Amino acid sequence: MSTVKMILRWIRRIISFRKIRWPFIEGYLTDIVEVFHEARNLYFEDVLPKLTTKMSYDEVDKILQSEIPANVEVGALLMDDSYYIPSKALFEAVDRTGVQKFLEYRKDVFDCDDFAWAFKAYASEAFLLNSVGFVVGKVRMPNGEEGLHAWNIALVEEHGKTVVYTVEPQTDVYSKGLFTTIDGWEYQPMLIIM
Ligand SMILES: [Ca+2]
Repeated sequence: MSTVKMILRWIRRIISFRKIRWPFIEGYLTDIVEVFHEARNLYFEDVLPKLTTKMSYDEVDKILQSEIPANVEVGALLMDDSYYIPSKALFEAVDRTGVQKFLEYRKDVFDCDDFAWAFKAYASEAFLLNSVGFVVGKVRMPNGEEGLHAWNIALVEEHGKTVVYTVEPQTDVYSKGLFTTIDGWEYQPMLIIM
């Protein structure tokens, strides 16, 4: 456990032990969060177009389809008319601060699918980036066993080209391609929602 997490845990323990209430802060919390969001949105609405490449639905669909091997069927459910593609460096910054990194695995209630939804939502919510996708599919583990799994993909600009990265939000490792291997696990998408 990181030091930050440990300190936060102790603060939580002290608060619950002493039943401390902060009515003043609680009353203004919504306002504080709203101001923060408003400032951030103003910044990103101005800065984002300069930091990203805008792609149409058709262009994104074409890139995804080009990554799908012949005779394999993958559903690609694209929800937007256009997508904002960040540089690899910007994507790495989004990933580094991602909300999923501060959450712990909990069976069913916060497992693979929840990590993947959280990171997808975080990219949109915190950076106005809609080019992170939620993926559900199969993984083949190093021992040959197969299981259903959920993870993310990200479209990024790399050397002047838009490429797909597979992202494992639970371990924060990513690998180029839609069908790819991370830590010996073979990722086989069945449905992409982006
Ligand atoms: Ca779940």
